[in-house]
Amino acid sequence: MAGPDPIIFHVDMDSFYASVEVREHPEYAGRPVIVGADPKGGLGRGVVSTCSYEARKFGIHSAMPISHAYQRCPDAVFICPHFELYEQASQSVMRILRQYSPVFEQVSIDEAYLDMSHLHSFEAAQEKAQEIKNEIREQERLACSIGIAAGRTLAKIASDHSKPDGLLVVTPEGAASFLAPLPVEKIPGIGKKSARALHEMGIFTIGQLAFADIQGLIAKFGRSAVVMRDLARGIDRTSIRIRETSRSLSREMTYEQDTRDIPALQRTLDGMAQELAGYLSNERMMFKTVTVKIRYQGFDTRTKARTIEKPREDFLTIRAVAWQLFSELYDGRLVRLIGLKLSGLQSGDRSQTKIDDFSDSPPPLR
Ligand code: TTP
Ligand code: MG
Repeated sequence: MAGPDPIIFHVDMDSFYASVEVREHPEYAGRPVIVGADPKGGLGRGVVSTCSYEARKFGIHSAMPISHAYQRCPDAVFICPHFELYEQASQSVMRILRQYSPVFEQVSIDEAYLDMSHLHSFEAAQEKAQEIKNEIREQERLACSIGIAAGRTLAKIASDHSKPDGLLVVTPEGAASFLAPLPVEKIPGIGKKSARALHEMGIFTIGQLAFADIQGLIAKFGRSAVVMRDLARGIDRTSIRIRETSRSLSREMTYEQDTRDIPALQRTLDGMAQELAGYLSNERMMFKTVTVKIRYQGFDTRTKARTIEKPREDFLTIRAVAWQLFSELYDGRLVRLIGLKLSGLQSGDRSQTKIDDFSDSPPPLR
């Protein structure tokens, strides 16, 4: 027999980088604030990292070219990112969240899941979530949104739906009717391609997905169709994955002019590797996976990742793997942007480092 429903919280900070900047500069409060590349009077070439909700009214959003953001709102406050500041704020928020449940999963710099099943009721959960929001506001002067549901995926949809400064409980009984009018794109994991395939089948809302022909869905999406349709019906069995390795750390850089200067591209990778290694060393963290991203002229973006056998933290390994990935990925076209990401992060207990971990050569690659 099934036990009581789990109670999962998804906590996501609102316009995170921008909110931290506003906290540091109260004079920006209420203004459109855009964190990202230097707009250079409309000629800048990077992208928007994020922006305040005031800026979103102008249609500005993450990953938009900064030049477009400038065209839409030249009077906004434009700020280049201060990653250390955001990391510090993130750590303080996560410290608060961890106090509420030992079953905790941080999934990015500004979001985490908590298993709060010990509260036993969704009413008690709602009160507790308000308490968490108050504590984050008082201690960190930052706003977040919290979604509560019996599964991880639904909790995420709920927090997203409640933004900004929201709190939304989706009970198992209310899940199907909450989801029904939402577009299928609101389901995490349904990207542009899957959405297009669903649209071609005449399925636009989650409610339509709930009653779609399962054989047709399986033919298109394989076995994941069953999970997808169950979710559309409000049945979500996804639970918290307690993984130390769920976080990632990344840097990227957009060139002023598209380039195919390989030594320059490698120097950029080196600089980013150095910065990430410095961060890992400060935080006593190690990584398992390195990803290199290349965006070519015309926004065609390619990535390649490699996971190493044992977690490492050093610059030389990051650089060696990054260079190797770069050489496998790069096809000679003009490069607009290059990025480096470390994932599978875990706390690095170096007391357990074995003698053979100290060799200078990079570790074997999988
Ligand atoms: P998100 O949580 O996706 O966005 P957000 O917190 O800015 O806004 P909201 O949650 O209220 O919709 O991402 C968290 C941070 O990650 C964001 O503040 C900046 C960074 N980020 C990027 O640098 N580039 C991106 O494309 C995205 C989506 C986020
Ligand atoms: Mg956020």
